[in-house]
Formats: sequence, C-alpha cells, structure tokens
Amino acid sequence: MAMVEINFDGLIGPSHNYAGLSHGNMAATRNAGATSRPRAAALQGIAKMRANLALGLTQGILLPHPRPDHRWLQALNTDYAAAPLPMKAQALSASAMWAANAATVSPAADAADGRCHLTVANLITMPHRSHEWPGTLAQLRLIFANPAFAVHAPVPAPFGDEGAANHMRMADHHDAPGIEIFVYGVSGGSFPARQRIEASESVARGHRLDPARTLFVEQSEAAIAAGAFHNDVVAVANGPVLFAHEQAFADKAGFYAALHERMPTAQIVEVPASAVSLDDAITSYLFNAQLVTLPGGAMALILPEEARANSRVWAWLQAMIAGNGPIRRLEVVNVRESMANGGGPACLRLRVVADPATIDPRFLVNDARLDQIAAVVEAHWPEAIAPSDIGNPALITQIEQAYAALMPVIGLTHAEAVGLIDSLP
Ligand code: SUG
Repeated sequence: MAMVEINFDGLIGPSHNYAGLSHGNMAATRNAGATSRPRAAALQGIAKMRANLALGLTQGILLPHPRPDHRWLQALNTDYAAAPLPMKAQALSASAMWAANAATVSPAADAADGRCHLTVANLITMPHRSHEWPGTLAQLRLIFANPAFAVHAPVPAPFGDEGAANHMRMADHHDAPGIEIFVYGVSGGSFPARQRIEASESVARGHRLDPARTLFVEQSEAAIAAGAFHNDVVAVANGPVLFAHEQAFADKAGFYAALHERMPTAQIVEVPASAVSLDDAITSYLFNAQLVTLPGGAMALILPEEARANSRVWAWLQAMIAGNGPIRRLEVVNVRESMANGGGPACLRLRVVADPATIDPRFLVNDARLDQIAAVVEAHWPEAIAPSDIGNPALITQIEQAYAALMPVIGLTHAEAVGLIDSLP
C-alpha cells in the first residue's frame, strides 16, 4: 500500500465575494465591499493545484457547495428573496473553499484501530460558515467511503471546531506514527477564539489517538488579537519540522519541551518577532504556506505572492534558504482573490495521508482533469460580484447554473449531486 500525502484543494465556488463576514479576519474586514472576481479566483486556485502537480505531489479536489444554501434559509423560516441582506450574504458565501477548515484528519498510523479518521468541523463561531458542515460531511463520505477511513460527524455545539487549521501533525515520515498537536484558543482580545479545547479533545478521542502522543497547546492571545484567527496563520508543520512564529503559542517553552520529549527528532524553525512582526506575518501569510515534502525528500514552502512582496519576510526567507535548515526550496503562488478574504495557500487545502487507490478517483486530479474543470469555470463562473449584486436574482441563477454544470464534469450522478445537498438534516 503506497501511503502518500494528498492535498485536497477546495475549488473556489462561483459565489466568491467580499461581504466582510469574518470578524477577527483582517483581510476579510479590510476588503469588505470590494468587487470580487470569482472566475479569476477559481483559476488561481486551479493554477496552484497545477503547480503542486508539477512538483510531483498528489492532488485532490473538494467541490464548492451549492449556494445560496436554501436548506439553511428554510431552517431559518425564510428564503433568499425575503432574507435580510446580511443573511443573504451568509447563505451565499463560498467559504467552503478553505478546505483546511473542512475537517481534522488523523492518518491511520496514529489511530488505535489503524484507520484514517476525519472529523468534519462544525465552524459554529461564524454564521456564514456554520452551515458548511452538512455539505462537507456528505462530500467526505463520498470521497472516503473505503473502510480504510472513518468519517465522523461534527462535535456538537457550543464547542467551536475549525478543523485542520488548528491541528498539526509531526512524524518522521508521513506513514510513521506521529505526534498530533491540537491548538485551541481561550481569549483573543476583542476577537473570538474559534477553536475550543473541548472540541479538540473530543476529536482526539474520536480518532482513537494515543494520549501519550497527543498535545493540546494554547494559541497566544496576542496572535489571535493581531488577526491569527486560526493557528495556520502563524504556524505550519510537516514531517519532523515545525515552522512557527515566536509569538504563536501561549506557552512556547512548555510546548517545545513537551514536543521534544515525545519526538527527539523534531526540528523547530522559529521566526523571531525582531525579524518578522506578528503584523508582517499576518499581512504576508508567511506561515499560511504549504510545507511539503517533495518526492526527492527535500522540503519546500509554497508561499503566497504577498510573502514575497513584504521585504522583511522575503529577506528572512532568503536568509533561511541560504542557511542549512530543513526547508530547502521556496515556491510562490498567486491566490490573491482568496487572500483578500484571509485564505492563503494552506487554507485552501486539506491534507490526507492515504493510499490513493482507496480514494474515490473522481476527487483526484491531474492536468487533464484540471483542464476540464477550468473549462467549466471559464464558461460559467461569474466574472465579478459587486456588493450590490448580492440580492440580484440573475446572479443567483448564474451561480446555480455554474454549480450544475460542474457536477457532470466531476462525474457525479444526479442522485449523488442531490445527495450532497439533501441527504442530511
Ligand atoms: O473563516 N474567510 C475565512 C478564511 C479562512 C481561512 N482559513 C484558514 N486560515 N485555514 C474565515 O475567516 C471571509 C468571508 C467573507 O467575509 O465573506 C471568510 O470567511
């Protein structure tokens, strides 16, 4: 069985827009009211997937959710035409694109039952994200139907869970038993802490993790208050390497000591605040990079263009590469449309360590499959959405037709596509 890391990227949906729905997410707040470009956004995401394929990585895809979410509006005893404007925007959000928030994933090597476990994130802190989970659960049950996987329903309210964005795994190799690190928030100044420890603990129990190899680490209040609404804005791990900002964690010394005790081979690449401030880290999304192991064994950091545009961040990265550290290569990608809503390269992907033969092949992509998907995007995704368009019935029709056009290209039957919408409460 060939176990590899598969990055499942969320295809950016046709309703991508800037409604400023995420309090505590600086980029989304800054760009509230701007005009979005859904077609360009989705093509940027597809270009990132192509770049990862070119590096020799295995690439999967998660589908956008049907929007507006009529089912959610119905549960709120309204419909799209009658709903007040903020609720229209919440129902229309394309936020499922940020696949790092879809679920928490524990590879089989970490679980007592030898299965790969996925728990769908409830995302209950933000109204526009709180209705993602039924669509995500339906989709993950389709993709990971093989008995090699266990797909769990979300943690119940009120314990907020935002999935893999607050979870890191370190291991000598992808298929070796690892240390799982759950990062939770207690306080974020005037911003919400979205990940509750009770949720993280519940996920760890459900995934049948060894408590001796599981850490629960508090995110620093300063990081959340500066705009790190998820841990993956200030830290990322891959293999035996943790790449983190000096101010990412509430008790850095305690965390590092606990990590080294459990994993003597762990390597920590820490960026000091004196070189890159929290503000620079958050505006550049330096840490929202994909830290990946290339087929040859070297590690690369897949960064957003915003990281190259910040001279302090880029200078630090150049110095790092010139040194002898474990991260040997930098790759820069353009995901500006997603970045403007606070979603960098790492937000757009969910990592799953698995044998590709156990995955529904319709959700794995190569260049030819991406060509087909890009053609649907070119033909059907709206070119632009201005704030004043949100109530426009013609736009809603276009968004719904775009979603419908995608389904046959992915290879979903009508029943499967309907199941993604209707099979759940
Ligand atoms: O939850 N933005 C997302 C960005 C998620 C980024 N994910 C990770 N860091 N893993 C969020 O804040 C903005 C949508 C809007 O305002 O319309 C938004 O939801």
